[in-house]
Amino acid sequence: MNAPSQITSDFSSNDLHARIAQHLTYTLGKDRAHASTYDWRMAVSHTIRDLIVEPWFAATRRTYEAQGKRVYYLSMEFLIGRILEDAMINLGLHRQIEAVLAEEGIALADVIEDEPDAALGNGGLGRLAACFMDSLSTIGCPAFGYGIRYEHGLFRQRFEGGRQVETPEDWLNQPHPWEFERPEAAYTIPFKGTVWDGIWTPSETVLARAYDTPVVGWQGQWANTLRLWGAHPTELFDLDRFNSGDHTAAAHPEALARTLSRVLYPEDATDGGKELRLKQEFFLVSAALQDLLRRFTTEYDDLNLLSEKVAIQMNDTHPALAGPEMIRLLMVDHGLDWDAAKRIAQGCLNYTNHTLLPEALERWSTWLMGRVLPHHMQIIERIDAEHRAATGCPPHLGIVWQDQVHMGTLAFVMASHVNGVSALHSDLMAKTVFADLNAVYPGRILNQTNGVTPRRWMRLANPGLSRLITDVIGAGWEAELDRLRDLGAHADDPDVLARLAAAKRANKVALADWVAAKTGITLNPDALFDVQIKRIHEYKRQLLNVYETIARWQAIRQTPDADWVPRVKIFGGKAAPGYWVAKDIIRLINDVGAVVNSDPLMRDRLKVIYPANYNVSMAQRLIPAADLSEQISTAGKEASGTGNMKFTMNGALTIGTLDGANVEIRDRVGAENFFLFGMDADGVQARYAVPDHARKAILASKVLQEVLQVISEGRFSPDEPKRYHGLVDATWNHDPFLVASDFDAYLSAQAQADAAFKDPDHWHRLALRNIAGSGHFSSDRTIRGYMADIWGAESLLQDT
Ligand code: 26Y
Repeated sequence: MNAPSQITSDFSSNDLHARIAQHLTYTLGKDRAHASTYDWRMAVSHTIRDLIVEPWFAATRRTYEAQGKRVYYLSMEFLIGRILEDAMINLGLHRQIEAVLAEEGIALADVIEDEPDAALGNGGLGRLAACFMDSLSTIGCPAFGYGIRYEHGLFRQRFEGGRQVETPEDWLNQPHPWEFERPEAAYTIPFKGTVWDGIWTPSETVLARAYDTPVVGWQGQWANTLRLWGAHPTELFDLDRFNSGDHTAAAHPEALARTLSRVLYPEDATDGGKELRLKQEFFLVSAALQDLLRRFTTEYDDLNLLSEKVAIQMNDTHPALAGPEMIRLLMVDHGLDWDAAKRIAQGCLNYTNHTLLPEALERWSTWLMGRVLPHHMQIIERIDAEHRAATGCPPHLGIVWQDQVHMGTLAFVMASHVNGVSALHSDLMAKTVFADLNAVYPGRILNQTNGVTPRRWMRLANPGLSRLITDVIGAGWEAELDRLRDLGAHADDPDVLARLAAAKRANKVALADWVAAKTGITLNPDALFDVQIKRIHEYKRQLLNVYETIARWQAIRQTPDADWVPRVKIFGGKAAPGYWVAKDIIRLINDVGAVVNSDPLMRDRLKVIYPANYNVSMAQRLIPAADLSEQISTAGKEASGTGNMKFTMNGALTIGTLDGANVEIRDRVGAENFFLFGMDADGVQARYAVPDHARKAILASKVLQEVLQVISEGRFSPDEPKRYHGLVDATWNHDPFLVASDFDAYLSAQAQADAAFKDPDHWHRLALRNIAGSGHFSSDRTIRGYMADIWGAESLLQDT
């Protein structure tokens, strides 16, 4: 048996240098004298990719030989970010490449910065998929990620007069050096048409073509494949039309097909593009299942073995058509009968839920489903009929109910296991949204608390802290994150605390330099850096943070010479283009920033920074520089959060509610090292029942009244005093996310943070305890949990 080869840093620098020069000359066709940063980036990327190919092949060979179970992770989103630096770090070649480039007079940092982010996702769910790919390879679990190769990832955000403006993202404008196009791996994806006697005659087809990116794990011991599907026309061109002179119409088939993989849907998109979204979901699912069935049937001839050899994870309901599509393929292409096809499909499929918010649970009208996927509509009705008959459930628990297909119910019914993403979330799933289904399918729901990869989020993003950790607890913690526990013994070691303080300060200086270059605003690196970065959403309560910012501004203005702890409030995040309230919140943050930052009484005491176009690369800058992590959602609404984990491992303290994974973070780092405030999930439910809860809370809080008053007066929008009347009015009268009811508690938690920050030794001790308690939140732990409890998959890495 071939052991997967391990890439270590035993490449000589001469060797690497020669390989890069070779690519520069023969792949890029560039003479050194004229090579641009882009050319060097391509040459280095190809060199690194070459080195990944060997462990990639070895991993594939090993999987075939071992006949191991393969995991297929189906996700409409993979929010990867930049690839080059991560790959170099995983291979241990970062420093050597830096030295080679330096000999050429090139700064590695510039080369790294030249790479566009692969932003094929909206936020948490997509980034989780990317962390999972990293961990699957690090652990050596045979796996494929299946997604869509969107030409345009998540939109770019600009601010115009403080308002969010979206422009298209174009990461594929330049050649993408990490992928291998696979023209031979192509499948026909059918749509529309008619079904007669169980035979579907589609009226539209497109071709799904595979593009493979190898994903290398820690120390290059294993590499899995991220296989993204691009849409192509089944017939390239209408030659008759072209020849008859109608040149534009002749290209229609091509244009139609390509729209399928053209853009990533922004979360909460409006009705307009619904049909296209449904087609995208089916496109992914059908291509993925045809591909995995082809792979399976070349290795085995008994389809009854499928669920023993294949585990499929549906990342939320977006790929929930996998249930009916698997049944269809097994029956139509492989000749199985209904019962066998359904049993086998169920044996392979699992479903992860990422939200309990009713508006985010997908539903499709039976009319649309019947038109776009007529055969699947029939299959869904049959699954539904059997589900109703077997469980005797009341009508509203059906998959099809009131002319809508409920994708959460479909996914639940067709899955072997259904999981939530934090202990609290899984618990609430079983008690609320999925309570009835849980009763009729007991034991199906389980928990797998999210995690994040420490390779990208510590080692890459925070080299200073990483060096310190290695010095204190020894090498190798990046793949054994529980060992961070050992840092706890050093919480009273003045040398370690001083080095921790220095590492944090260096990151803050670097961030301040970046902010100065971008915005011209100078930050005091000794201020408390307070960071809230995530999608802009009412339940995440950026509004609570802005209200507190305004209260702080007013308080400083009243007694500017009091002993203020200098604060920098940093925001980052995008709003869905059609989400008007979220866009108002963005504008308010920017308007408040403009007033605060130009107020001569503020100086270092308070600054508000909101860099546009938050993305993975920006997160890598902000998180290591944060002192305080804002995790302030309305309890019960944030399924898990993963940013919260990244901050904790980078030594930021959390100010947060008992929501999502905050609960588990607080348990692990210790309650005394966490600024907890606000109502818990039960408290939230009770509060909703109080009539006029918002008005009551506001009337009880003089500070909040004054905040709302200055906003209403137009202090932050003098050119349009009524700009925020809608927001203020909503806070008084509806306040659906209980900003008012938690405001005073938040204010005092912020005061506690100020007090703690005044004593640097104390603060850094708390920070160290946070890092020491964060080992549980490695996505390696999460993936091991899925492997053991859901997939029944094993690592094929040999002990070395
Ligand atoms: C358009 C539509 C159907 C849709 C598209 C994307 C609906 C939801 C989403 C994305 C959801 C998402 O990112 N959820 C987040 O998942 C993270 C990973 O589990 C959690 O940490 C986070 O709490 C949750 O909001």
